[in-house]
Amino acid sequence: MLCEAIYHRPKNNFAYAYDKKRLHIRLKTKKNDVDEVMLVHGDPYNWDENGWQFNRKDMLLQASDALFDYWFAEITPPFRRLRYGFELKSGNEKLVYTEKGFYNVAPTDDTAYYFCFPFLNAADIFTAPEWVKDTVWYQIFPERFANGDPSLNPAGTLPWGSSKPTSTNFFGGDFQGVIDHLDYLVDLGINGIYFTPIFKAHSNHKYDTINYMEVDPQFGDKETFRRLINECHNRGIRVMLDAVFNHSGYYFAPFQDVLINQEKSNYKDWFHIWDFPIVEKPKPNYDTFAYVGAMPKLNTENPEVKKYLLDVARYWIEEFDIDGWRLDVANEVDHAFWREFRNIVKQTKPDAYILGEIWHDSMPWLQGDQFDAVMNYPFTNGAIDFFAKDMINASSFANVISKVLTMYPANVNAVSFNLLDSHDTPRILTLAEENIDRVKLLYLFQLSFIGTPCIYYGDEIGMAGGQDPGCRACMEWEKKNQNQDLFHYVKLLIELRKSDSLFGNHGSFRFLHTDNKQNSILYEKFDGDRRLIFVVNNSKATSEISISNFLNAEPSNIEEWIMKDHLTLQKRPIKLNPTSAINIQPLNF
Ligand code: ARE
Repeated sequence: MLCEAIYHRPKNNFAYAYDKKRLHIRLKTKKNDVDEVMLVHGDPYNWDENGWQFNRKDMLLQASDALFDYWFAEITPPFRRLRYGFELKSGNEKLVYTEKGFYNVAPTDDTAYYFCFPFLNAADIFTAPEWVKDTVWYQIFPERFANGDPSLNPAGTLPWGSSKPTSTNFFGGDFQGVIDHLDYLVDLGINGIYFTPIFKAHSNHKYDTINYMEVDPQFGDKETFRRLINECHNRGIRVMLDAVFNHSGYYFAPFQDVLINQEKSNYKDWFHIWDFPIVEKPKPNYDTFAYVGAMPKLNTENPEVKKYLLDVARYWIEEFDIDGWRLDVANEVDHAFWREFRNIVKQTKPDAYILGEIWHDSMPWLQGDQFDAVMNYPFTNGAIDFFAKDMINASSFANVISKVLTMYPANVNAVSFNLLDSHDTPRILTLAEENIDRVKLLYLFQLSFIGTPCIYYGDEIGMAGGQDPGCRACMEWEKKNQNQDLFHYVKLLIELRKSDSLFGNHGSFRFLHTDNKQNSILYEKFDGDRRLIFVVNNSKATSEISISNFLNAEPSNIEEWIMKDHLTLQKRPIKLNPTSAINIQPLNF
């Protein structure tokens, strides 16, 4: 056994409270190195004359990535506290791994050898709002979704879709436009909208806030916004807004005050200004988002700034009943601020959703005291590299996705925000070199995976677009220019997600097989009663696969499960045609 590769650490994704009773324990070992792992576990205070009394439980090989295997066990400790270690077997070799190192037999003279989960306190459990699990999000970039009230058009507004999106042009998208098209969204089946910023700002993307307490006049007034929220809620759609709290915009009144009054400004400590007088060129002499002088970083450690931003957080929930906040550049703001933010938000609306924008491993923000989820870009990258770009093979894809899953606790994964693209990335159709079949496979995977999927406006009807600003074109409303086949495909997947909880977000996920020659993957969603098997051919060639080899059981109760013409059940072996949604055959055993 390669001991150096064996890893465990309590109170993170390796040992966490799943709910009020259950603990989840994971162990990492070198891939294919260990045959069997038993969890040695017991109550820390359970002693008799023979020493510490413990039990053993088989750990399940839950997932593997490129280098490691991940073992898993669920434990319900009767007194909600646990000491534990791991008994590993590899061929004839046997070792016990504890917090203090490796032993030949499990020590019984002192529990101090063992890892410690001191107590399962309810207050520490990561708890996200229940409704999020069953939400399918739709992301709207308000300037580009629909222009419903031309009287609000800012000066120089261009006719809808008349030219390519640039970083400075305007097309007049607004709240009324969204209201006018809510029934389109209901037809698609989504039940959550994430709006990129709507507060008064200078640019077309509105990430450079002027006033956090006002909606941007180009989108409408507060009454129209209230109507939008109500119309959404009446249709069962939740609404999440973008909170840009890392930085303000250049024209934010406090920053303007500092520009005018310099060192004498009452607001000079609202920002991180290095020295006076303030200069913007060649580089700003104050902290900013990236190097953008128009986005001065806010000092969230300053109690006045904190109070101001927390009031903002509360105001839009209390007054407009929004359902969630997406936090821009969340990883550059201090953790203490986010803890207070969470308290305020949850006090105001206990089931509000808090989504951090972090593109990397985000465990420090997902311990239950800060965010409910992060934008799951590691998922995005794996899915895009495999399905859209054909850059990685089937086993690499399984490795990436397994790594994503083991990066976080299961209750975190259940609400993670799984996006395929966004206003910050090229669109999926463009990434897939305009191949609609590849886009369909992306949607199949995204919508059958665990977590909550998000669709970027217009992707569902086949809009293309490169990196920002290319990905921010006006929504295509001309039916004849919309890809109706894709729309119906996405709609059917959403329907399936909603009508079958196992297809949706209520089962476990695992890969059963990957075939690098044929570039196909087999994965399943399962619970105690049923298994859904997905067979996906991500290649240009037809291939055959005998799925019973990978099921560990003879399939029984095969039910035909036909989804119009797109998904059909076939007898084994399954014939897999080249990449195309018509060839995706989820089987229901
Ligand atoms: C403009 C130009 C860009 C240019 C940029 C920097 O359009 O072409 O690259 O300026 O000078 C908003 C607007 C953008 C605008 C930007 C600055 O939407 O159009 O870009 O303001 O004016 C990192 C951050 C992440 C951030 C992305 C963009 O970690 O927080 O960069 N995303 C949010 C929003 C954006 C928004 C801002 C932040 C600013 O979602 O829309 O931009 O409020 C890697 C890294 C990530 C990195 C990511 C993307 O994977 O690991 O950390 O994200 O790439 O670059």
